[in-house]
Amino acid sequence: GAASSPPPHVAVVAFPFSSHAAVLLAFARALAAAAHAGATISFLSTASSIAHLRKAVGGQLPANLRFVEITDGAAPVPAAAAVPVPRQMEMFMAAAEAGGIKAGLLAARAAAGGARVSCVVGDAFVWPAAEAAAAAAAPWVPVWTAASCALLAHLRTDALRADVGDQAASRADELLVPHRGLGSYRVRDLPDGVVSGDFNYVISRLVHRMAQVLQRAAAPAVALNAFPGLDPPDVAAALAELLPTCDLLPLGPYHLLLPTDSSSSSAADPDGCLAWLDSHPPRSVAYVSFGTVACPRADELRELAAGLESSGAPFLWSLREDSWPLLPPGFLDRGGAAAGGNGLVVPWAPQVGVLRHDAVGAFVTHAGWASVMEGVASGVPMACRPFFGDQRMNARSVASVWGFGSAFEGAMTQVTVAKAVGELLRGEEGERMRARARELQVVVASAFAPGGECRRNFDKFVEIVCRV
Ligand code: U2F
Repeated sequence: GAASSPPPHVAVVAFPFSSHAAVLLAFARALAAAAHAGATISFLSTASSIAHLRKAVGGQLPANLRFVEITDGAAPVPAAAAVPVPRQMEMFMAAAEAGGIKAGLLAARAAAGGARVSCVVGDAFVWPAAEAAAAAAAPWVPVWTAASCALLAHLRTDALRADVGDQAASRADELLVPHRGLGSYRVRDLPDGVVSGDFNYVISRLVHRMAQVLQRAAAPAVALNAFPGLDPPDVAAALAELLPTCDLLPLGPYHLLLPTDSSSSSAADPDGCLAWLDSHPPRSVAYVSFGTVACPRADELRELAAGLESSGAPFLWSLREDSWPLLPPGFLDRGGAAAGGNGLVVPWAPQVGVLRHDAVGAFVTHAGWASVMEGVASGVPMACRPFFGDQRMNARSVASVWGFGSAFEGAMTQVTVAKAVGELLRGEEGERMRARARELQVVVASAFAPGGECRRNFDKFVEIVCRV
């Protein structure tokens, strides 16, 4: 802009559930660090999400980033009446559509002393931000947090439904060859709600609507949480065909946009995971986590526990505390680090730092996208146990497209866990996966080195969203 134009005011709209808001906050912090002096970043999320994020990041927010509250759409409820998360999501999205984001942009403007919002960046899930941005005469620049092939599946939902119809079950193993970019995936790998599952579930409806809005919105750019060289070229080509006017910018894993010291080593580690890892030889430990939502049933948890013990490998297991009573009798005492055992079970681990640690050689994961990317960035091969949403598709990518891991067919058992972990750590077949993981780790590192492709794409992204 001209010398007289006001500095940029970028609103960043979060989807305030699961790990989405934390990923977007990391993204916004990177934006705040890269934007030119004088730019303001307003981070819009619900009150409870903001409280959670504040606690997680501690005191260290950049001076040019401020939190702005948006409505969660909830009527005041008695404290005892816990609202199920899908219902919370429905209320949030309904309120967002009914003017919640517009009100948030006005609040952001007021909090910034009247400086108009010049660009709306946001988690692509929150599609009502497109209209709110248009009303504010600002561009909408979505940030996609999951895999590029999942975005492609959502953009192609109508065509996929027309093709598969009600035959999702009988054609489960069929490859999606007629659908450009999806030819390596089977019908059964598609995210829930595309051709199977509950089309009316809040996330199914949300991503379907998002895909429609995205194709109409004329967004100048979309950030993709991937790095060039990860997906086969036809994925990017198919996306470009569907979003022809939009700059598709692979610039992930997003957690690498922040300097290392602020993304990993500062993460709280009250249970001493990193110190525990220090006492183990390189690439000897299996790290186990299923993210922030998924939770195996009691019988599967017991199989997993038994499988970890019989693998003989030391393991670090991040498991929410409400599941601890479901573990086999004596497991925590036998495995507890304090008891000198082979394992450490913690309610939460500083995962990025854990995966970066030399001692970790295998990752048992639900294949949530952030987890997959954190594993790849550290060269850790993985065994995937997908539960819902996009996780089957991610697991398929890991095992069959990229080849740096394996996928469980259905629920884990003692035998399949012991086998998968042993293979990843020291098996012959596993050597191919370990090599592939190391290879991609190098690709990620060079994409994020100064002048690397992800760095350049992020610079471009910053340039686009800071135009006034
Ligand atoms: C939803 O993802 P989840 O939250 O279930 O899973 P991830 O995308 O893998 O994100 C989990 C994040 O939480 C962190 C971890 C990841 O950044 O490092 N974490 C941690 O720090 N410590 C722990 O002990 C456990 C986790 C959804 F369920 C997925 O299917 C989607 O792919 C994803 C993206 O849209 O959102």
